[in-house]
Order: sequence, then C-alpha cells, then structure tokens
Amino acid sequence: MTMTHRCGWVALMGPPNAGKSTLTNALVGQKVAIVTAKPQTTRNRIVGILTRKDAQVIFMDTPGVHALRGQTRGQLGKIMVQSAWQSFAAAQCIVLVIDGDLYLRKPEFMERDLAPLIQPLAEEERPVIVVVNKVDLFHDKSRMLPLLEQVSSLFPKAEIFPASALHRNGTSQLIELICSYLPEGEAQFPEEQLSTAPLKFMAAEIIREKLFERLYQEVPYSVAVDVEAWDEEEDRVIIHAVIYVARPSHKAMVIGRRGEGIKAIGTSARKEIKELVEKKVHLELWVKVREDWVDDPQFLHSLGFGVESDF
Ligand SMILES: Nc1nc2c(ncn2[C@@H]2O[C@H](COP(=O)(O)OP(=O)(O)OP(=O)(O)O)[C@@H](O)[C@H]2O)c(=O)[nH]1
Ligand SMILES: [Mg+2]
Repeated sequence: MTMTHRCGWVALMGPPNAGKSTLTNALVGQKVAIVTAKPQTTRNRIVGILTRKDAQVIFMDTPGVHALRGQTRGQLGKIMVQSAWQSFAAAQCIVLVIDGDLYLRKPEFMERDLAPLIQPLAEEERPVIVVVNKVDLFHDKSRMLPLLEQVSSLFPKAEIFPASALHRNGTSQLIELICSYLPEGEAQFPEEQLSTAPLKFMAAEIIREKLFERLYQEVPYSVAVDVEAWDEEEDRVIIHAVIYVARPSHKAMVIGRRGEGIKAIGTSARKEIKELVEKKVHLELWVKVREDWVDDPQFLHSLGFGVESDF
C-alpha cells in the first residue's frame, strides 16, 4: 500500500500582534518570520515550508488584519491588509490566530478586533481552525472554557484550538490537524527549502526587526530597509543596506547618541544574518530620509510590496 501524501497552502490570519509570526516559526521549526512586541511587524506574506515524509505544508504568515485604522498609514497600510486577503484567497486551509490572553483580560475587545474576519470566516467552506494563542499567560485556567465557548459562538463551523506559539505548546497536534485537512498531492518545494523569500529580503527583515525593537511610538511604522548590494566572496558576504526614515528627527533616533543606536542594530543584525548565510558578514548601514515613502507606489514597488507572485 502506498502512503497518501498531502500538500497544501495554509494562511495564518488574524489581528496584529496575535502571534501569527511566532506560530509560523514554531510550525516550520525555524525562524522564517520576524517577531516583535509591536503590532504590525509583518508587512508582506512570508512563506514558511514544513516538509515531512507524508506531507508538505506551505504556511503563509500574513500582516495583521485590523478593524480600526492601523498604525501603519497610507498606501503601505492598505497594501499590507490587501496582502493578507490575497493569502486568504490562495489558501486551502485557514488558521485564524487570536490573542487569548488579551480577550480574557478585555473580552469587550474581541468582537471589535475580529470584526473584519468574522463574516468571511463564518461563511467559509474551506477548513478553518481558530488558534486561541498565548494560553501560557492564562493565570486562571478556569476562565479558558468560557473564552473558548465565546470564540466558538463567533466561528461556529471552525475547530477551536488553544495553544502557546511561544512555548510551542499544542503545535505538533496543530500540525496533525492541519495535515488532515490538506488535499492529497505531491510536494511543491524541495525538502530543504524553508521559505520562498530570498536571503536579501530575509536580511532586510532581520535589520527591521532590530529597528522595531529599539524604536518607539510612530517611528517604527515609517521605517523601511532595503538591501542595495549583496556581494558574496569566498568566505564572507558584504551587505550594504539602507534604512529609510520619514523625518530627519527619526534619522537622529535611529543613529542614536554618538552612533550607539545604529551600532547596536548593526551588531545584533550581523550576528543573526551570519547564522542565516553561514558565512562571515560585513554589514554596512546607511540611514536616509525619504518623506512620504509610505505613500509612494513606485518606491513601495521597488521594496517588493504588492508583488507577491509565487502562489
Ligand atoms: N506569552 C506569549 N507571547 C506570545 C505568544 N505568541 C506570540 N507572543 C508574543 O506576542 C508578540 C507578537 O508576536 P508576533 O508573532 O510578532 O505577532 P504577529 O501576529 O505576527 O504580529 P504582526 O506581524 O504585528 O501582525 C511578541 O512579543 C511575541 O513574543 C505566546 O504563545 N505566548
Ligand atoms: Mg507577524
């Protein structure tokens, strides 16, 4: 008897900061998506691929879908939400990720946060799993059941699945459940491939993660990173990256007092990029002011926004 092999595309959707990228990394078993404590970290669809003997699961991590006007303004904010819905359209199974801890503390936020997702998911014919994430933060476990019931009343057809992406609690059972929903089919990517993102993009994302961790208020939302040059030598790679900011004052914040900010960003990014490329890395960072780049379609296109073609 031959074993059935399954393969399919899975969209991880949900409000900003719910833990979609953390869960993507946990499911793939490697870091493919950046994670920060700030909402609206993810700006593009990030593909993470899990290959097993009996299945290949192609996860699509997506930007957060939000009800209120998001922090990321302008054209960029619009493109982010559109990109999430494109992944939704391309998926064979949908995983809605929600922050269970937040809704235990603030139940009144749940319906408001989930408003843009409730109707599309309630009417969905494809399998839908709702991951109630961050259960590690639940102090009072007795409140879990009422929360799960509330979620289930919003998504009556969905499978409700409590988990902790951070501690990888429930993730192997979640993989089994997802696999059971996927159609039969051959693998679409080679088994060693973890993502469809080029190394250049991953490096830019790592730099952006370090920037997000250091910047406050609206500043991270007007930061973009573009890797302009990538020169592979035998034993090292030389990377030139530009950090775009929207205001001269933001440039000063990125650079920091006596250059300490940019130095710290460079050091931590270089360490991580080195692990990614498995070579020595020489990283040069420039900061440039480019006002209103979030509303400049050509510039956004040059950064790779709105060109998600490898479905
Ligand atoms: N305690 C706890 N924290 C979590 C868990 N999952 C994610 N987080 C934290 O929640 C924050 C947001 O995580 P992300 O994975 O970036 O969330 P996201 O949904 O991808 O967010 P956006 O890309 O901004 O939409 C980070 O600080 C994570 O460490 C979890 O299971 N437990
Ligand atoms: Mg994310």
